[in-house]
Amino acid sequence: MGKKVLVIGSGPSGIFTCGALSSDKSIDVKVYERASQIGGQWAGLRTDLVEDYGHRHSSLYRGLWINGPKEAGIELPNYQFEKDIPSYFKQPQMVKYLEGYVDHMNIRQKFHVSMNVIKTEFNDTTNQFHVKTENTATKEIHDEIFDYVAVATGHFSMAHDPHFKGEESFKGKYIHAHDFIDGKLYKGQRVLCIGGSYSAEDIALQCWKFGAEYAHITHRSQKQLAYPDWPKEVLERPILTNIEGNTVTFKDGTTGEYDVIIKCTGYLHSFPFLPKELNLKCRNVMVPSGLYNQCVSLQNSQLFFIGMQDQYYTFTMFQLQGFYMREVVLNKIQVPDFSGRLAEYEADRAEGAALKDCYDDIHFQTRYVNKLAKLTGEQNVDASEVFVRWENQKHKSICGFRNEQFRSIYTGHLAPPVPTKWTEDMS
Ligand code: NA7
Repeated sequence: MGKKVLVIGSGPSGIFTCGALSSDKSIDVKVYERASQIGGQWAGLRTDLVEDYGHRHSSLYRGLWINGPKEAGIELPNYQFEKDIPSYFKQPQMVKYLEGYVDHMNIRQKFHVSMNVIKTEFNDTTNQFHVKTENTATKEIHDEIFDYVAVATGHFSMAHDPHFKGEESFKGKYIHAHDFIDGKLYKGQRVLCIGGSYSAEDIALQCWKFGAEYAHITHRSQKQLAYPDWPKEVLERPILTNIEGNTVTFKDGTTGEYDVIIKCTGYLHSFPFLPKELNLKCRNVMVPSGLYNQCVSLQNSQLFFIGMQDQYYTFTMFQLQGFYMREVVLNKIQVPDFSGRLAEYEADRAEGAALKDCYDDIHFQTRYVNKLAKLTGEQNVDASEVFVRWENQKHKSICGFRNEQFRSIYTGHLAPPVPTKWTEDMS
């Protein structure tokens, strides 16, 4: 009898893991999704989900464009975008792609929505997982047994929400990036974004584009930023040290006045359905903690975590991790015992610690996806040249990089130009 595999979550990591596992018909795959529709973050601005389960999963905001081209780790070799799709686009196009993949792979029947996994335990005697799930619509509880579990619940939905000195005294709107819904709401406002990464740069620019009086960014370290073409209303400042009323003081002693503060301080990995011994304590870093081959639990080789790393490659990496899992489930690849897993993880960590900049990160993750492709016999998805070009373009023009066109790494087809430039797109 085929192995029973549960995939938890139906965002991109769950969808592509399901597709990859299902490429072998002997594997019995089931995907549980707690929301009422599939798609995870990309399913959109579903504030209705707060009512579904008390927490809005998606961190998307209105008007969001993808921040890297589709040719960089998004487009899959086995399911390509239509020829008339530009390199950069917005959420509806992404949803179309995800839905299209599900139909193309004929896997829709494997997805079960409104199913919240509440408990996952491993039985050492039977070597199987006992999984408890609640149907959020009917409130019925289901108990099931699986041989393998893939955790594909993402890690950009639970806000990392640190406290900043004096924040209680702030007189304006104080939110986390997760609750940022629309740049248009901040027209005429004085905005401060805290953080030095993707959310800070994109949200500050989004506020600027829709008419904020100014949008400043305060950071303790820069992952990106320092762009030469910041609009004059967007300014990078040292990390804040104090908030008093509407006045924020920065480390260099300067101050600023703000109506809105948005904490763009990232997200937490959170797996409340896993017991302590199987849980993953991890940050948004290139080598996720506690995983062998960046996707297998050190504690249990039947438990996989998909897409837990800081990502350059996204959809292509998720699918390759799914292919890797397929090979393990089929016993075509043997995962080493605990000490073997630990030794390789430590080696990965040492390599990760030596990465100096985004270009090192890109090549590191490229080596990882190339390794997965080789191990599984699947098509290579090396997009390192695209990523390097993207980084260079972004560092040249943060306001203009989304106007660029890229060639498919599979067919060489050049994507058409965007119909409206990012700066001119006010929808
Ligand atoms: P990231 O990329 O995890 O970045 C979080 C940022 O927040 C990073 O610059 C952190 O600085 C900063 N941070 C976190 N805690 C603090 C405190 N206490 N004080 C000051 N600054 C802090 O999250 P994003 O939301 O920007 O991006 C997430 C994904 O969304 C990204 O991968 C894209 O795919 C889209 P640190 O580096 O820790 O010094």
